[in-house]
Order: sequence, then C-alpha cells, then structure tokens
Amino acid sequence: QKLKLSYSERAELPSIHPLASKLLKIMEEKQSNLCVSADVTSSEELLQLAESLGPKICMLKTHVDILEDYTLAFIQKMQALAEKHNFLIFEDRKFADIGNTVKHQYEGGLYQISSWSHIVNAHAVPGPGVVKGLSAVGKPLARGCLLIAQMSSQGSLAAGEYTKAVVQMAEEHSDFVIGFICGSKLTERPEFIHMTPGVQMQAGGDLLGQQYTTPEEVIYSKGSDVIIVGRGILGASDRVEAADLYRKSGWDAYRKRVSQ
Ligand code: 5BU
Repeated sequence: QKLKLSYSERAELPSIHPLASKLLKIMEEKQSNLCVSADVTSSEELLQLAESLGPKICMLKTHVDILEDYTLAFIQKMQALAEKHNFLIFEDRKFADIGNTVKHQYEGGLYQISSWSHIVNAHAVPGPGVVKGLSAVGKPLARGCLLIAQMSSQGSLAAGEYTKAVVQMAEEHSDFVIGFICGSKLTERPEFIHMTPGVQMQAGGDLLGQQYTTPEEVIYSKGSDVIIVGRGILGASDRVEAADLYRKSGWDAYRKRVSQ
C-alpha cells in the first residue's frame, strides 16, 4: 500500500521532484519529520534556534517579515547553518496574487526570498497564474513550492471542493509544486509531500483560532509527512529537549505507519 512506502523509497521514485527527494533523504537520514516554525522577531535569536535545533529538524520554517532586523548578512548565516546541519529553509510567505506580482515578491524587494529559501508556499485563490509566476523564478533555481490546500485555523475556507481543486492544480504543476500544507494526506501520489501545521503534544488551540493536533494523530492517523511545530517548542523552557520530544514523537508515528 502506498501509505506504507518509506520516505527513502519515495525519494527514489522515478518522477519525484529533486527537492522533494532531497527532503525525504534528509528526513530518513536524520530520523526527523519535524519542521520547526521559528517565529521569533530577532535575527540573532533565529540564528541561535537554527544552530541549536538544526540537528533535530528536516526543515526550518521562517516568517522573515516579522524580523525587526533583517539583513542579507543574517540570511547568509542562515544559509550556512542550513548547510552545516543539513536542513531545508521554508519561508512561509503564503503568496496570493497574480503571477506577475508574485514573481516580484518572490525574487525582489527587501527579502529576495528566492535566493535563499528552498521552499515557499502559496494560496491557490488566484488560480494557476500564481504557480506559473512563482515557477518562472523558482524553477531555474531548483526551488519548490507547497500549495495551501487546508489551513489549521478554525473556520478556514480552504476545505471541500476548494481543497480538491488545489490538489488538481498541484498535479498539473508537479515540476515546481512538491506538496501541500494540509491537515491530512490528500493524494495517493507518493511524490507529493504533505506538511501539517497546528501541532502540539496536547490537542487544543490558542485564542486566535489556531487548532492543535498531536504528532501521532497527524503522521499516523492522518497520513501526513511532516509536522510543523512553533510554540510547542518555542514556549518550552528547554527548546532543544522539546524539539527532540517532537522529533521522536513524529518519528515513532511514522515508524508505526510504515511497519503496519
Ligand atoms: P504554532 O506556534 O505551532 O501555532 O505556529 C504555527 C506556524 O505555522 C505559524 O508560523 C503559522 O503562521 C503557520 N501556519 C499555521 O499555523 N497554519 C496554517 O494553516 C498555515 C501556516 Br498555511
């Protein structure tokens, strides 16, 4: 059964995107399906997180527009840490405009996201032009994109027929779209990576509509591939210890899934 393919088996599939393949290999090698959401506002703290949590994660997710002190020197240090600890960088930019505009937003401006972020994400609301615009910039750089098929927040409109249409858009652009942000596995095609935010050790939520599910539920029951964890780790007194707990929990759930 396809749900039971291992990450490393999927990395070798003939039609896998090279970046998806790289991610799956990192996951297997580091025994980690943990993406840390490094939602801090100081670049120094972000670099500290990348240095200390780097060995535990397959990916580090950023929101560079919340940094108070973004510089290109900072981003060069981030890239060096991603190399050193072998993780991918995912800028959670959620592009959502016409193709021509997202091209500029991805490549230029203050942040020059395409020059350093391996992976970005986009809403499918504008239609396929958003993917085509991003792809025009990202494909030559061997980057990849995740489409937001579902959101973790309460009352999300990304559901039902919308989610199905997003999956179809991804399938039609699989030379650049490597997977989804979603709550559960959406397609039988094992080439696509499913990544799920809204993860904590205890189910629940925050005061602004975020909803949490556990690593076990996300990876084992829902069949997703990667857990995205922010405050579950950032809010812990020992972040390294917390990251390792999430890594173990996500990895155990994956082992249970593939060994059945
Ligand atoms: P948290 O602290 O684990 O709740 O952070 C979750 C992160 O994932 C945060 O950076 C959000 O912007 C991001 N996120 C999300 O929570 N839900 C979604 O559907 C998407 C992104 Br898309």
